[in-house]
Amino acid sequence: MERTYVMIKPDGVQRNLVGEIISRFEKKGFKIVGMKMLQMDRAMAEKHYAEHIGKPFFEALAAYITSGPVVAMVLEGKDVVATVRAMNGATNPANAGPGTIRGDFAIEVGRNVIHGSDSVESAEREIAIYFSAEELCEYRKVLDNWIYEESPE
Ligand code: D4T
Repeated sequence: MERTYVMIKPDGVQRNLVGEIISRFEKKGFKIVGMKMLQMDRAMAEKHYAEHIGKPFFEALAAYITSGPVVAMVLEGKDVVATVRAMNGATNPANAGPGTIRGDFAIEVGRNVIHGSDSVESAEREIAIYFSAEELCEYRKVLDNWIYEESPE
């Protein structure tokens, strides 16, 4: 079953959106298989956003993402990578549709509340930055048969 890395950014935590955001993913049917709160340091920011090092917005991005605690999650489910991206909305909240997390709760790209991996490969790389294998739980839920036609593997 596919997994993705999701992170409620410091503004999401400060603005009391943790419960609201987790609730959306839970209600959708995705399974939380890992979760913790942590504060990122500069080294973690450079690892996570390696592709953006040197870009004009990188310093502001690094300051923002290390400015307070984040909630890190691994979600599991069918097509979870693409579906979480759709639920998050466009990177720039100005382009994020209503009903998406960024569309409903954010205004500027530098305060866009949430992160979700952009591919299965990115998810694997990002999950490894934040979680050890022992921190991820494999388990079944009785509701699975009410969410999937076929029992998920
Ligand atoms: P994240 O990784 O935070 O979920 O964002 P996306 O995957 O949706 O988008 P991204 O990698 O292109 O951008 C990473 C991060 O940088 C901030 N950003 C981005 C910014 O402050 N200014 C910009 O011009 C861009 C492109 C927002 C998200």
